[in-house]
Amino acid sequence: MSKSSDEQAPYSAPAGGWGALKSSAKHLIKSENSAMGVKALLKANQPGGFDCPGCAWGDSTSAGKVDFCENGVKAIAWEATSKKVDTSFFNQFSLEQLKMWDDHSLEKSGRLVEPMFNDGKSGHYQPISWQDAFGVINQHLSSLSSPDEALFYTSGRASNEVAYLYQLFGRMFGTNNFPDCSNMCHEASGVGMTRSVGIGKGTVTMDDFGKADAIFIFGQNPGTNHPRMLGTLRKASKRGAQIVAINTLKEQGLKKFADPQSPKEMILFSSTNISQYYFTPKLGGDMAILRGMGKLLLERSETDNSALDHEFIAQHCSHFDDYKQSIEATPWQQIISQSGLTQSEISQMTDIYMHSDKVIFTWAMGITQHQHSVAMIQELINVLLLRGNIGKPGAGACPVRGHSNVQGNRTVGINEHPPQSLLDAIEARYQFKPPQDSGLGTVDAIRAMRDKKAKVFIGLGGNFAAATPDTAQTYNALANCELTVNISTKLNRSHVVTGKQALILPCLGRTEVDLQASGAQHITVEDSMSMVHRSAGQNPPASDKLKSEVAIIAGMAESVLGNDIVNWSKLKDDYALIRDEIEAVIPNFTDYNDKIKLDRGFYLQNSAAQRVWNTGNNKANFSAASLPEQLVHELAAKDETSQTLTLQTLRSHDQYNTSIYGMDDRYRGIYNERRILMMNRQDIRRLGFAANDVVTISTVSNDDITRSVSDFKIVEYDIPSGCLAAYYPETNPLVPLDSVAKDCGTPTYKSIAVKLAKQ
Ligand SMILES: Nc1nc2c(c(=O)[nH]1)N[C@H]1C(S)=C(S)[C@@H](COP(=O)(O)OP(=O)(O)OC[C@H]3O[C@@H](n4cnc5c(=O)[nH]c(N)nc54)[C@H](O)[C@@H]3O)O[C@H]1N2
Ligand SMILES: Nc1nc2c(c(=O)[nH]1)N[C@H]1C(S)=C(S)[C@@H](COP(=O)(O)OP(=O)(O)OC[C@H]3O[C@@H](n4cnc5c(=O)[nH]c(N)nc54)[C@H](O)[C@@H]3O)O[C@H]1N2
Ligand SMILES: [Mo]
Repeated sequence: MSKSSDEQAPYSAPAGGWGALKSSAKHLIKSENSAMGVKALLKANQPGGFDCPGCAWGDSTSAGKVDFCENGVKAIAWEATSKKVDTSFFNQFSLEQLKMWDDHSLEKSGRLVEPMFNDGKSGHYQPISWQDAFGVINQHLSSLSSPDEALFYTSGRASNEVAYLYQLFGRMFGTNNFPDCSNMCHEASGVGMTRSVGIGKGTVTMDDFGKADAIFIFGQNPGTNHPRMLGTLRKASKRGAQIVAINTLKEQGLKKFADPQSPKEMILFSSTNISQYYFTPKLGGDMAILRGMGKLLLERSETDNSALDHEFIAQHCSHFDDYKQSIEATPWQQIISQSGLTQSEISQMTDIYMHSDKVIFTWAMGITQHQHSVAMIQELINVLLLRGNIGKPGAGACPVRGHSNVQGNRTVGINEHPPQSLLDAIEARYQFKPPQDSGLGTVDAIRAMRDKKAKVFIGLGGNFAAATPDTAQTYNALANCELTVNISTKLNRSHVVTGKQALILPCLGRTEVDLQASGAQHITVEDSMSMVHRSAGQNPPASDKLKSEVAIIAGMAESVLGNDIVNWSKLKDDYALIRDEIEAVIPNFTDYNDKIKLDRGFYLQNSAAQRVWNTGNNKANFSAASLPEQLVHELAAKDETSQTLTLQTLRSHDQYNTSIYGMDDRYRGIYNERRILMMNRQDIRRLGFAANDVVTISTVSNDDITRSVSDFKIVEYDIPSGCLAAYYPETNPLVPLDSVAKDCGTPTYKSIAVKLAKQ
């Protein structure tokens, strides 16, 4: 490592703006297919076009406006590349060689263009026909001693149509083993919100953002991960809504934003200040903040009747007294030490909240990837309930999803804990009894492979090997499998860390034309605001050997189960028929095929938004969990000699999850390097390091497994003391498999106890 310290310099320009345009152009050119990229871009998130694979933010409701962002451009350019990973590539590089490549180099090699088979003997992938590939899968699945030895993983880019077929195939085969990326992402939001308000999805629509008086953004970096959200926030900010950011890091995109779609801001080099208020808690401290806000609201309600919405609480809520007791039982000293904020900062937040009639809380991974994430989300809901901020225009809860159709995947049945109503509806429609027991989620799937209880892994998209925790254990677990199969667009870690045999099944991407027997097909997706809409690719496929995801799953299912109960082959020929199946089995899809003819699609009903509480007691429930006894950063604050710090793992501006587009993180002022460790100046001094020192990071845990990663360079950064930040997936080896959020099993990617040693 010979990096100079110049590579980190503060970024003071607004997010978006000319920097974003320049970077977009660079990525289009690098894709070596810029004409195709530009043509595709104009169709992104437009009626008749395709849904941008970048993120799950809702589409603009203004007709005819271009609706994409810098990172959408990168996602599209990444898919539209003219480079190909074909037979000659695999002849040239053995699996052993490819294992040595980093994630960026693997994906950069280009699009996967033909089915490939690693027979476990030759050390190379070799071409295989589609029919033979399905035959290999059939042979392995048929030789299992129980269907529960198979795992059906889904990444959230899969369409409603393919996800529905996939879960039907898995359940007919006989298992509910549907681990998915959601298990690592917004699972806590689903579990927490279902308990509190009876639905695991956000309760707001795009219109609500136009009406809110205040928007609180917890643990989310929209400038990088949901750039189109900045346009929405900018509009809100301009009309006078209060924007409050709560983030451990001072993210540039939350501070200032120049909208590339606003000619005035671009020409004048001006920008909109996004957040008028910015609070920087310590990692995992948000539950304490919310407890503090609740405490102040209850106190104020003693003299000010308007502090709480008494009518809403009386009419709609239950367990208020328990919540009150939990508030009384929590001392300020604990709230302050755990949140890392002062009482006056929490009081300022409470003032803004209390003096706004309609408030939206949004959140993402900074909230969902901690040990106490479910309780934290229920605490977010508690504070919303106190002032009736659910189910009224301009107010509500908005977990901002990650993958562009992760929400839709759940809606159509990708769920290892299927609701009984889904199983019953499947049974009624197809006359077979689906398995009734819960299946395995992501972490349990790794355990099952480790213990040789699962033997066949099938991945519908994604990059299981790299996205999951405890990399060394996960690699060993995958290697135990008899067969691993990945349905993918680009080469990644999961194609080289494999079971004894492995298949790569290359598929069409979102941007490509999908031609089937009945003509060109479109698919449908659901965004974070429960809008379901159509997506149709425009570009010619990267190769004529590619199949659509639907055709691949249908082909697999036909080969394993035949066409008797479900006519997979017919469904594959015309996706409208799959939508008829969805309509017959999944609630709220009446007239599905007609409704998606509307330009912006249709809204799936949301019970909580209607103030209907499907919680068992028909009430919105306050929760009364205790704060965690002690967070790791508190330990360091109490004990001057403690060497233990808390690490969060997060995304740079140049990556899409495990797809690494480039080495820069422009808004954080970090260039040309990913193995960096953001660290507070006082911690650097206290622990005897200096900026630019190269360190090994090791996990502190009470099992006897050593987990460490090396060659990380310390960067002095504006981050609360006791807290560190570094990029994912390079740091995934540090996350213990058993370190998961209570009640939902999400790996604690945002709070890992670590120690550092100079190399
Ligand atoms: N370009 C691009 N877009 C993406 C993705 C991508 O990788 N690249 N990924 C997609 C996916 S799958 C997802 S899930 C989303 C992820 O979107 P984000 O959740 O924005 O992603 P992260 O990079 O994990 O950022 C977490 C943010 O939370 C903050 N944070 C961490 N811990 C805490 C905490 O304890 N409290 C508070 N208040 N803040 C905290 C971090 O400083 C950081 O700003 O983005 C989606 N969109
Ligand atoms: N340490 C740490 N780990 C994390 C996280 C974190 O914040 N920190 N975040 C977690 C989160 S929120 C998530 S969602 C997971 C993400 O986990 P995954 O969804 O499993 O991973 P991705 O990196 O999004 O998958 C990228 C791959 O998807 C394939 N792909 C791209 N487009 C398509 C397509 O259209 N069809 C198909 N079939 N394949 C396609 C490409 O081959 C590409 O290599 O990672 C989790 N892991
Ligand atoms: Mo995610």
